[in-house]
Amino acid sequence: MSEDERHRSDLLYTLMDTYIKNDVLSVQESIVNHVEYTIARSRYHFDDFEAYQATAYSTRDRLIESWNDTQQYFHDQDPKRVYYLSMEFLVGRSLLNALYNLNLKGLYREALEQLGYNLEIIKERERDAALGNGGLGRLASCFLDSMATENLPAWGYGLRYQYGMFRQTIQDGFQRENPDYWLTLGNPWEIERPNVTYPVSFYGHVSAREEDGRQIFVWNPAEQVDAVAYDNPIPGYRTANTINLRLWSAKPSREFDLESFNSGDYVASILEKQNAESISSVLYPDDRTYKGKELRLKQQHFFVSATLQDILRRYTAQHGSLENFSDKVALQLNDTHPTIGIAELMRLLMDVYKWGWTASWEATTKVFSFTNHTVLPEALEQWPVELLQELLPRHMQIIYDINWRFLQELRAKFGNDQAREYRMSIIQEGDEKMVRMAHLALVASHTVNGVAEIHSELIKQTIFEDFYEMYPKKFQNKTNGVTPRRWLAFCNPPLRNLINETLGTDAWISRLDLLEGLKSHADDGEFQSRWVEVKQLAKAKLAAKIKELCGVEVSTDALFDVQVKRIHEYKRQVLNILGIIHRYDQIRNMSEEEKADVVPRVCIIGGKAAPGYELAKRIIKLISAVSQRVNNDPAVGDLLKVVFIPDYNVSLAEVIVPGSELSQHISTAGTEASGTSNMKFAMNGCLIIGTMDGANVEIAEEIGDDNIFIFGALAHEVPKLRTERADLKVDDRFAHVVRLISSGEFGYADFFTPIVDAVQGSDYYLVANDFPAYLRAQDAVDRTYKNSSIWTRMSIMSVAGCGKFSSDRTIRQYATEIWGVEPCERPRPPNAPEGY
Ligand code: 475
Repeated sequence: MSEDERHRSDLLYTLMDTYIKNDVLSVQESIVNHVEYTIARSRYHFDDFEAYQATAYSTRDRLIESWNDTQQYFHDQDPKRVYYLSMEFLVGRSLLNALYNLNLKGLYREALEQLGYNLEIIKERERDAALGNGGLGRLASCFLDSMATENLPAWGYGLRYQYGMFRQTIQDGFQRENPDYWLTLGNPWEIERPNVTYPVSFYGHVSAREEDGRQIFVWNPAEQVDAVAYDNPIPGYRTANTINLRLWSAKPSREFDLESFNSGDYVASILEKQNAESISSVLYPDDRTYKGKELRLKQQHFFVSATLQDILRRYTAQHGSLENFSDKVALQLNDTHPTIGIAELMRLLMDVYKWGWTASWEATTKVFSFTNHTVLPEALEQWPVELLQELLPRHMQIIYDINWRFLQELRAKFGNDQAREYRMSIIQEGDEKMVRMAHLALVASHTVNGVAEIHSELIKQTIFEDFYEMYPKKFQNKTNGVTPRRWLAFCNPPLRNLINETLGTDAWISRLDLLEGLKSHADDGEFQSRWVEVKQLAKAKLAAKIKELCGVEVSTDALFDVQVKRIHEYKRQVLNILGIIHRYDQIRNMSEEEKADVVPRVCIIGGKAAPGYELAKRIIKLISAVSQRVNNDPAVGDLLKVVFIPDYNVSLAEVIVPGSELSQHISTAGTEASGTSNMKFAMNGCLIIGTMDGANVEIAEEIGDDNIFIFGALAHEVPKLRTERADLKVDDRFAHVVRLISSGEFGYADFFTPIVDAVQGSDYYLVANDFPAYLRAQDAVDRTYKNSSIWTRMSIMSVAGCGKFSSDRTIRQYATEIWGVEPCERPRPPNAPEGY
């Protein structure tokens, strides 16, 4: 360092040190500066929304500082890195999460209060970042939080959709979809990086030529768009590390097509280029299928191509070449959505970096691993060969080459077994040839994992049976988890405080196993009454939300019974609503004396139906119709209320989860890969009624099966039950309830016919079969609820047994058992202020 440089560096350090200070006045200065200079409002007049914006920008300053220093530290230490590739991140709000993680919440609350603003109020002005559909996208966000907290040298990569998950409104009981143009009023949490831009190509043709005795393929694309990076800092909890979520946005290419501009129609050329932006503009709101949607495939390629170019560029910039790349990088595929990245990495290594096939394949198979999130066969991604061929001709060629070598390997191992080849080939033969993305992912990944024990076993026996036989060592389990920060400590302060006080520490927030310490208090009467008080506070908040959103007044003395999740036949909202109808029918036929014995219930249902999923939309209408009827029946009163909460999303879940007492996870056994909201509810002292499916199995194991209401057919019984269904007699109560629907008791009888047919005919999801057991389990719920001390004990035991379901545990397992990456914790700056 020269004398001048040293002087400059000293000066910069001094400036920074005096910049971010942790006293109330400095925070106020920072907020007011942002009011005046960033959002350009007057510091004398700014409303709650502007106060939110300025507070967000002020918080962002801290995040950027931590982000920069963390990235510099990673660079200097140069550890193996992991990149989490996901088409979805269901982030939710960021303000409170960031303030809590940075340990600045108290300071900001006070600073704002003195300025006349209430943090609890202004935080509500933030729009959710809803860049995901449901479980898979929210899991990715929980993982980022845990990767930051566990100090892993990790980044997330995804897409910056301009339209997030649609906003659901309910009109006359029907779902309506409204666009979620969430960026309208700006997004303080992102940093645009116009200088981090990559070209992404599509269409065109492939030519070949000889070079040094080797055949070289050249892809001459016909369309090119630019991918621009937007960085979203992800702070860890009580660590100096802040990691990055890099999202790509499509922009018209700067260079391509210049000729068309010079060839005459300037305006038409500009308009055509504008189309480029549509690639990243909308999140597909379907969590099952998107058959043949060209734009979806374009999105996938756009995403992985930009991501891989970025990873390779940063690697070579630091190391001078790609040497040791596969020892220093791990790439996790969140489902098959980014699988085209396998062909793209092969292409980049071979065509751009001029590696041979063998070296390229060795590196590719060493870096990729893949997570499966579903056993439903219709959700397995396939793309028509014809479409891939047209859109990505070079990739199609590479996929054929991979498949050719794979089939050779298959023959070497199993001899000539045509049926097996037909089943396992990456290309599905038939009228329309298809590329099976899961098979490509399985062949090229060193590891594949399911997301709960039962699910990881099932994929070995069903959809991936052949692959398990061929590559048994590739298969692993990584039971999902959720971040205990957002889903307990931050969304439920009264419970957090009670736990802190009881355990004498808040260390459990990043070491969730410590919750076990609550077990010894489970029978303590005084502790129990405080526990009940905490739950009542959360119920009151939820009741107010219900009033605000549904206009229905509910009593907080009733049992709050909840089912919130995407609407799907396999998740069996139908079983829930049939149970509700049964309950309603019983109550309205009771004497006053009998009524005195009923446990009052509020049944809360929420969730979105994919816009093209007709039956799911009918189920929403049925729930609304039942709620109309029940809530207005004077014979029922407060004994039963049914509400459908519109637009279920992350922020609503943060109110619903703490306020619930019973949560339903009642999928047909063997269909729900894991479920993650079950973990959130259990963590907040909500009891679970559920089937032996997904993570319920492990929750029962951890909290004890006497602390959960389990019912229904087991996964191994399901196939046989399905074949016998038609011959079995159905329960009279079931027949009666179904008849009420089809006879028009709730109106719209014709409209509900497909629902009735589905459970009366083949009943693929075994609703009729499980109905009696479900009612028995619900009876047990009522009986237990009457004994507050037993119920509360179960609630405490649920929380105490939840340690396993922290995503910190999940991430540590991924890190050691799949990625081979180690923590890289940035030391706290020596002059860091108290509490930093
Ligand atoms: C499972 N989403 C849960 C959760 O592992 C599990 C599919 C296609 C396109 C867009 N989104 C999807 C899913 O498949 C999904 O959300 N799966 C869920 O993943 C996390 O807990 O059981 O259904």
